[in-house]
Amino acid sequence: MSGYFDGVPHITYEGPDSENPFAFRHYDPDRVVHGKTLREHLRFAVAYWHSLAWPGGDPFGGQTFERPWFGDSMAHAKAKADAAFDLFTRLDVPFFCFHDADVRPEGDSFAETRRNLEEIVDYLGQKMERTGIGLLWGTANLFSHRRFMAGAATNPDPDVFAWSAATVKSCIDATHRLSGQNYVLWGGREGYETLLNTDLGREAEQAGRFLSMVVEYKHQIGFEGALLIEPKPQEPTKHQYDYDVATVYGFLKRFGLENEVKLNIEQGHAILAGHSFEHELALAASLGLLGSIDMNRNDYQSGWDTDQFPNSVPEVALAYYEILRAGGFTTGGTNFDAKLRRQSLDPEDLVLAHSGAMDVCARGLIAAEEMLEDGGLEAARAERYAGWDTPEAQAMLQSDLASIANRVEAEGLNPDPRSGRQERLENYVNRFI
Ligand code: 3MF
Ligand code: MG
Repeated sequence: MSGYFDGVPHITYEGPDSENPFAFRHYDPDRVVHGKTLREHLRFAVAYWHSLAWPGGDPFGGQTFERPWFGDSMAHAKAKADAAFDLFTRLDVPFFCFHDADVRPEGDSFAETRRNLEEIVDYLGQKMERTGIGLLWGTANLFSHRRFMAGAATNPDPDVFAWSAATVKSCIDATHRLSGQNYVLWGGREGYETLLNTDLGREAEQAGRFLSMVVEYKHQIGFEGALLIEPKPQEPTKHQYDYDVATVYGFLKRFGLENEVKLNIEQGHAILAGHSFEHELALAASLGLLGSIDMNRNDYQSGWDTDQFPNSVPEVALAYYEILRAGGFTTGGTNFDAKLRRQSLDPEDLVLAHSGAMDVCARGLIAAEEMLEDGGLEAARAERYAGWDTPEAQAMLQSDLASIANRVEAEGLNPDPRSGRQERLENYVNRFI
């Protein structure tokens, strides 16, 4: 045990009337909602990088957090893992997520770095065995080290492509070793700073081959988790190739990978791309690509990826509505890709940030489930498209322009617009939130 969280109680469900700040008021993990417990519906995960690795810096100031596990030795890495599982158990979360760079120190060579990872993965595996806490997904950090400044798979230097491929192999091996439910690829440097030095066609072909190799390797080793791409439009790049759901779908279709890869969709990334979170979720679901989510919120005034903990029940309710409408998570879950504000220095801040967010998500999911159960939105949607359910309308979709034009004139068609009833539906949603 790390001792760092010793002063912070384990968070348990006490109900909506509780005034104990260290209690869940809505997240009763064992409450059954439409056949599954809230734990099974939400599948919460803590993000190692924001909660255990991040020192609190921002573009204008350095470290603010003083964690006893900060350091570059393997002993520090094991102390970090001890603290991580203390945090996970205090929150009673079923999962966590990590990058290689979050859990192990960099070695003097690739081989030493890989050995460091394997040693820490064994250490994490022992803790997972003891606690029953699972790995929602593993991933590779192909964006922090300066070697990746011009990209990983899309780098103009083939040696960086090779290093990146070797790194992803080691991270898939680690995820497989820990029975991860998914493996995620966020291409933080897969994009450009300027078109002036960029060959878009060449870089797309490199990215397509890289992802194809990842798919081939997954099958080769028998990794049964889902492969997930995490879209983001920019930051740190001026333009990131995996811009949004629609863009990634086009990329997957181009390389014949649309049945091999799904998506990890992040709230803040959807906003950065100019979409709502529920837009990206609904589109991914309609394309059969909905895998998992990074749950957080951005600051609507700052315009960049602030990765804050979610605190809006209406926002998360509409997101979970789309997820439940698509059948709910299978291998995916709710990863809190969210960090404290850099002034939130105390151990309890880290616990309370997560427990508050878990309560917000529980309230949102319950509201979404009740809305889905009531069926009002689905009934209104079905009614609005009912005209298309006739044999004639379906036949028209297989017809041709000239025949349709003849019919329009012959029947003197003159359709009357019908209300979309948006405000009525918005009022309906607010009955549940
Ligand atoms: C950046 C992110 C990343 C990804 C992570 C997993 C550091 O905005 O969201 O978090 O979630 O790299 O792919
Ligand atoms: Mg993310």
